[in-house]
Amino acid sequence: MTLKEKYKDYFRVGAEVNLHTINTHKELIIKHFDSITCENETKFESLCPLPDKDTFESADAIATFAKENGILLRGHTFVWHNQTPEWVFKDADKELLLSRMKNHIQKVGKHYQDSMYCWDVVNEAIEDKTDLVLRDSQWRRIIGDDFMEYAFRYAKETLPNTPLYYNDYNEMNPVKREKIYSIVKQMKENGVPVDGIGMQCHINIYEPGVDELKAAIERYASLGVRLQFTEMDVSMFRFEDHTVLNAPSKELIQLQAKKYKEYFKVFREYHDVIDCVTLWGVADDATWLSNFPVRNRKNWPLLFDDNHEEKEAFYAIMDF
Ligand code: HAH
Repeated sequence: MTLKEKYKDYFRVGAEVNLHTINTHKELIIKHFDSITCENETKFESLCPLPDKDTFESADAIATFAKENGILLRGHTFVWHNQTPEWVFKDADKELLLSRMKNHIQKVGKHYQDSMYCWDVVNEAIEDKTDLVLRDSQWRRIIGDDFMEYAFRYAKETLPNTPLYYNDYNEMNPVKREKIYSIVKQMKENGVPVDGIGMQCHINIYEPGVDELKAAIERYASLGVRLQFTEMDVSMFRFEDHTVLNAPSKELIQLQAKKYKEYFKVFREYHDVIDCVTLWGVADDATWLSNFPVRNRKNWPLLFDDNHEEKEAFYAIMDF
């Protein structure tokens, strides 16, 4: 049994891939997943590193891989404070930055209109360290608090039939949850075409618990938007824990399996509002968490191990 077969009546099961893993992890990707997201290849700096230079080759190769294997591709992401080249903000006033934003969304949106089935239009615009609601990014500083509204409107003009998402992390934290809720609510009230909320779901084996998960799903779904879990992984460490381990203990492996199972149980309960659950990677030998938040600290956050074998977490979400 494969992941996508197991969950076909509930939601798609996705994985983050990159130009390397579509070769090294090809078998697992084709076997288990029916949605993929590019790790970096569809970010602003990868596609348009210079004002007059487009580098679409890597993303094109992944789009071709997806098509050849009957897998859908998520778009990630148009407007973000990270991995956006400096030229975008250089000498820009509001008008100039809006025209660069629009141009990027139109160009990339059209190029991939038959390849991408949804887009994260804005990523991580909400502040989670201070009382501010919006992150103090260059997008916000130059355009104003309504910069997201422009992004969604430009995206809808270009891609009228593509579901458009607002995507963020720490999305189950009650304080941040309410900020995300109120911003998306305001946009909906202003007629801004936000179709969905992407919940990144970078969790760990200890937290958050399912009560926070359910509360977030219910709160966001009450806005009448679709939901996707867009970047799920289950770290073996709490965020602030910098311990280094050579291998995960049996206990950690079991806690992780339990966490995955609890979460997938809830995802199934709420499947009518959830369209896809994407894992941020395929197997433990290639995960961003082996470099974040601690550089070179090995982590084991996914469903398949370093040798691409099924882990306890995999069995846990397959056997109920
Ligand atoms: C995500 N940020 C990004 O959306 C994705 O594009 C990137 O490749 C990896 C993770 C998550 C994140 C976080 O969980 C905590 C602090 C900063 C960023």
